[in-house]
Amino acid sequence: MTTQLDIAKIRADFPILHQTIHGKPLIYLDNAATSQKPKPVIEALTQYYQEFNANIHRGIHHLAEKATTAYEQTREAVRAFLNAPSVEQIIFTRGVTEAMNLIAQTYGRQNIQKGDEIIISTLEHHSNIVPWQILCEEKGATLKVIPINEKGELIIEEYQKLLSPRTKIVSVLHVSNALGTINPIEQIIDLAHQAGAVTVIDGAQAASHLEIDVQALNCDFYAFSGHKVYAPTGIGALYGKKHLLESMPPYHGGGEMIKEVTFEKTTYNELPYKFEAGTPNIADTIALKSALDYVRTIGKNTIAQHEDNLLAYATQTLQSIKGLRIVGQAEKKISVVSFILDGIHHQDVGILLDNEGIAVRTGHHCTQPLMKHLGLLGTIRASFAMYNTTQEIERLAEGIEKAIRMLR
Ligand code: C6P
Repeated sequence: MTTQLDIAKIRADFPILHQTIHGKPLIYLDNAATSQKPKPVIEALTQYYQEFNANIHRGIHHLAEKATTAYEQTREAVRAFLNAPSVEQIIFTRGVTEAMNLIAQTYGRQNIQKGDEIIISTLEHHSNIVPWQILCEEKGATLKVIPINEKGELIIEEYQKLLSPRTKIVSVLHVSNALGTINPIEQIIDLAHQAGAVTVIDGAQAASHLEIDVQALNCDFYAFSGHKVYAPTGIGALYGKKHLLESMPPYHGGGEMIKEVTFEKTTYNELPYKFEAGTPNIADTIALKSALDYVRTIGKNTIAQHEDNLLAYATQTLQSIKGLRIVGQAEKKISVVSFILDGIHHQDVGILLDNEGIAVRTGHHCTQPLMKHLGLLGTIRASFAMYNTTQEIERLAEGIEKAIRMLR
């Protein structure tokens, strides 16, 4: 059972939306790049700096204790958000990019050997390609790529053919940022485990749209970026199975990640601190809890229902524009519509839409291999969040029609 979103109330919570750009009301449709921040998140930042700015885990004074408590409360909020078994399994990172590099440089360097194989997919964002390429180059391992069909869905039969005793890691995104495809990750994880491989899931685009339950998924690692879930930039989290995190060497060396340091030898701190060297991003971490609380209060299912309606309306509206082709027609999608216009460069459309106050992303969306596979230089991408409306989609369609008239 889902309830209706009170869209006016939600929009009132996002101050940035109430402005004009080039004399037109802002229509923000670049949520897959980063979402806007509600008042409770902005207020959490101000409150921390105005009332209890202090370093954490170090001081015994009042402010330090207050900051430490708030910081660790976010860890519990992330644990609940992912339904992880314990807070020790939640490592704060800057986002998915850092999480992927952490796994590649710790678990990967420790476990990957010459001749081993790592499987990713055609849909991957660069942050789930490059860290593995660096590792493969160093270790003499091979990267294998799951192909996609013409709708932009992974071909599971081909994935099954790639799996072998040589497969050591399967790292795929939960949801595609460029096409919106929702991958059947339960099945992907299951098949990887049957082959004896460890699974890494890039949840960058899933976290704000889908319920995540890492225990039900049974994935080995799951990462997300806070800034796509209405939190500030610079904070995200990595979940990992405890025995894996325990067996992994640290990523960065420095303060807080140690138990004892002598010039001869260092012993490392326990989880999760072993992976969190140095003074962390305290303010943004504290504000991440406010963002997750905000999403929880409204309800992921309610948000998803609204976004699904927007996706259906946008697909129908844009499809009726002559010369427009939607790229990525998967059966299961989140609220992302990528498209191209016959004979018109995507960047020109982006500039003209900006003149109308409409923010979309144009280009390769950090998925150059996918674009190459599709034979495209890039697409125009409109991505919707809980505060978007059908009226905004109508404005987008009008903006596109206008761009076509001007550019043809
Ligand atoms: N995608 C987009 O416009 P970071 O930058 O670490 O927060 O997230 C990286 C990342 C990883 N995986 C996927 C599927 C992503 O979509 C992103 C970020 C943004 O599509 C910025 S490139």
